[in-house]
Amino acid sequence: MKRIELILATWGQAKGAIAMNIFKISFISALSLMVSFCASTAQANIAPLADAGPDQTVLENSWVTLDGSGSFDPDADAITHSWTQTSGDSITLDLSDPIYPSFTAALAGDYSFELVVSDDSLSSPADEVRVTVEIPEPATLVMLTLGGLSLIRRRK
Ligand SMILES: [Ca+2]
Ligand SMILES: [Ca+2]
Repeated sequence: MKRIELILATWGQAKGAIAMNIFKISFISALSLMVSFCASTAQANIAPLADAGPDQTVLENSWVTLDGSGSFDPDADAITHSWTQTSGDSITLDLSDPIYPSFTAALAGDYSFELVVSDDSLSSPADEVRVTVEIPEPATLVMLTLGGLSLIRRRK
């Protein structure tokens, strides 16, 4: 019997994109056929992208919240956030919400952190965020003190 071959294409959704799968059907005999997979246009997994949020300048002793909410995966996979401090005095981040970690800026100085996000199998390149912690301006303190004095005088 002469061998007959048919090409069959199917369409379906994969990772949010339309994928086409191509099969070859070979009729080997009147009673048996063989289906072989040839090709697929299904997209491979794409790595997510990290966004560690805007750089911040804060006053000493303030509560700082980092913002990793701009991170995303191009094919809409769920992602996990992982933060690492890369410079500055050692800080313990409160990671109870890993998208928005926070800490108290107890010491003035420059701090930087890196965010890496991962889907099931791929990790993003790291994105950096810098936090500058400043000591309050002495001028502000003097004005506050003077303001307090004038309040006391007015009360007399
Ligand atoms: Ca992905
Ligand atoms: Ca950044």
